[in-house]
Amino acid sequence: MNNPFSTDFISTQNAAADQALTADYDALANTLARRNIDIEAIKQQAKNFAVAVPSWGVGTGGTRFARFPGVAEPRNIFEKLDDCAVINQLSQATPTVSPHFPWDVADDMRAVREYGDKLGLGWDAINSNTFQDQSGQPHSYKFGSLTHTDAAVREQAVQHNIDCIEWGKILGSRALTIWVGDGANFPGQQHFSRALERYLDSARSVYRALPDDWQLFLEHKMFEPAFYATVVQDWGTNILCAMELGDKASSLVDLGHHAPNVNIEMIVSRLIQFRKLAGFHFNDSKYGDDDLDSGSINPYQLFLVFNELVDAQHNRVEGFNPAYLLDQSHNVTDPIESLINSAAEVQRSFVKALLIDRDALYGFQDGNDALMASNTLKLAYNTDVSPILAMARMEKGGAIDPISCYRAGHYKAGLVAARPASQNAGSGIV
Ligand code: PSV
Ligand code: MN
Repeated sequence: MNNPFSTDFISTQNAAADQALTADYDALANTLARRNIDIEAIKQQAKNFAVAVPSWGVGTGGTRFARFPGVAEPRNIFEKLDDCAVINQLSQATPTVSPHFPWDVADDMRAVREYGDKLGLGWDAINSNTFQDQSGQPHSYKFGSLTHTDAAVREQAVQHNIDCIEWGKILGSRALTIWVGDGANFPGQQHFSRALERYLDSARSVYRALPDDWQLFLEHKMFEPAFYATVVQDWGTNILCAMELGDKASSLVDLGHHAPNVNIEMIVSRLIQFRKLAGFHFNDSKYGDDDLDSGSINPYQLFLVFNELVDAQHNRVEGFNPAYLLDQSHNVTDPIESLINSAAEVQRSFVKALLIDRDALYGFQDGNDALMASNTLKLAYNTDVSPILAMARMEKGGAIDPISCYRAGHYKAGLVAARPASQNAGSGIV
């Protein structure tokens, strides 16, 4: 396909904004210098920041009620990669893709890897799917997968995860994320501890199939699709499972998978302390697992999560290397725009957290000066780091203003004929 975003096109778009950017960047450099912060060092870290795009996020999502298809939706992994390449080219913050199987299976997985290589895209954690039945599959997951009461169903689910590892090996991925929707809709439906024991048994079989240099990310979620009880429902059960399985297993935090008002940044801190933080599925939410765009509802929470992450980086916590992935559902926006925006919002939280005066904060904590401790965080949070993000993007060949650059390129309009409208207007979470 023809990528409309040539280097020339992006530079022409940037030309309209680069003088203003230089002025804003210089002004911010002065402000930060007064706080003994070297803007160039911060910009360098912004340039090194990366968050993976979920392959499923580039298609238009839906709810239980309906799905309203978007324009020129990608129909297979190759077209999804084309869209991911646009996101990365303009944002310069998403060099990897996190695939979901079997949605992203192709006849020739080597061709998928080569296509990604050609577009400059690498691969992050792969995801298995035992929360849906696939056509031709012998056993149904209606009553569970890795935790099903019937051993034959569990074996089928284990085998799917092993197949995922094989596809991931071809792509060059190094981690498998397991999330199961298994649980119960009625009190009494499921024996809690037996179900968890079955989960552990199945997960051990998957764990044994991991190559030496692979990690197993376990993802918990409080509810949905099970509405009374979910087998791996919270970070407590999650870390217990990760500890049972071994060093290669750790806990993945999806920001939408907690009870309302839970202190997620504190969970992050605990997982870091016990060396069990796998990484994140970033998104935002108001009520439940809303899968809204990162930073759109509660940007302060995202900043506070990054405060913990930057603290771990600052203190050189051994083995600290969390995976950053987006996991969102875009129901009313062009997914490309949402993902560009979201990557920048996650990056923004990271950069703001870098501005926290840690020594001052530790001093206020030790001296029990609650107000000044809070103000130290707020000073960083209230700093507009947009010029750092824009400068980092521009210097890497991306767009100063990626959304207006994307709109000027009319990317999707140019693909309407090649990607006919999807007939799938039914409901669907992803
Ligand atoms: C489940 O809600 C989840 O967060 C898991 O990560 C899935 O893999 C993903 O969404 C897509 O359904
Ligand atoms: Mn998730």
